[in-house]
Amino acid sequence: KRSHHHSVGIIGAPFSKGQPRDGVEKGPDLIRAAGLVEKLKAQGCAVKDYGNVTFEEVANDEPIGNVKRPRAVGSANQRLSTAVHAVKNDGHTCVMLGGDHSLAIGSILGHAAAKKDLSVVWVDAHADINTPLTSPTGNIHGQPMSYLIHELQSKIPVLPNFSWIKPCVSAKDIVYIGLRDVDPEEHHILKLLGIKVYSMTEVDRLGIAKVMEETCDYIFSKVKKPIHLSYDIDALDPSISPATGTPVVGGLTYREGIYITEHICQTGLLSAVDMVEVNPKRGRTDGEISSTVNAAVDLIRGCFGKLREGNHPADYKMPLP
Ligand code: EXY
Ligand code: MN
Ligand code: MN
Ligand code: MN
Repeated sequence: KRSHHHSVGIIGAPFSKGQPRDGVEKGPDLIRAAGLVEKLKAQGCAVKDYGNVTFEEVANDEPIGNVKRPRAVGSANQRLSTAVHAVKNDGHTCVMLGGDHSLAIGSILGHAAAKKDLSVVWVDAHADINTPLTSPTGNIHGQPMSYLIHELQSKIPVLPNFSWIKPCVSAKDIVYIGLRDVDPEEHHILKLLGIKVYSMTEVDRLGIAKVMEETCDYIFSKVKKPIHLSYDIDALDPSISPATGTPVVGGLTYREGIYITEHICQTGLLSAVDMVEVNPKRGRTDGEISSTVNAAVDLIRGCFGKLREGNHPADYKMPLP
């Protein structure tokens, strides 16, 4: 496969209010401090860092039903969607560094505003498809997909600062990979909508190569839509990425995680990536934190052409004696 030139726009979203644990807002700056921009440039990417989105303080953000901090999450995602839309209009593949996974709402909506019809590949231990009414916790990071899927809209109640949100993806354009902690209500939704799921059971049965081949056959079966890859670091096994808010045993190996990015990259259709839920305060040692952050960096590098077989520039010339 020809190595081609990637133009990457990075947007940081230091936001944590889609879940209760602080520290996840440090994700963007930690991932940058691990050398993301320099490493992408070294592998031949053009990179523009748009910096971090700033979020407004929301006073009196009382729960609505059991949904926690709806106003802050709605407002943050509206700002993020505007920022992602701008990155896409500048012609880059957008990399959104979270922050918690509630940010997929703004990231996917901003992407969809620029590109219309998307397919979504959601790599996660969790399905994040609870509606506000099915959520066992009220944490919006367990709900983002429910706001985005056309087929679920009759099930979504009105929430403050959510009125700008209009669904933008069809159930048939979504593939999940890595699931292993799915609530009963979420499982019902996945089955009801016939959503394509490669849980860890399918990764075990088929192997990651077959999972990715089938994933691409599935999302490309009609028209080739731009891909939004939403990558939750908790999809990887906690032995690799322990510094995250909701770790679940039995996850993807480092190699399986990277394979997903290599395969999506070579489709040539990757249009936006989220890298979310890196939380240094959940790491018990510096080693746990650096292992998690470095995995996030390596996954992003895999999205933009880094191959484990090695790479070389198209115009490389051997040195002559
Ligand atoms: N399903 C649970 C809930 O809805 O609260 C746990 C969600 C965890 C979500 C993490 C980020 O992927
Ligand atoms: Mn998630
Ligand atoms: Mn998760
Ligand atoms: Mn393929």
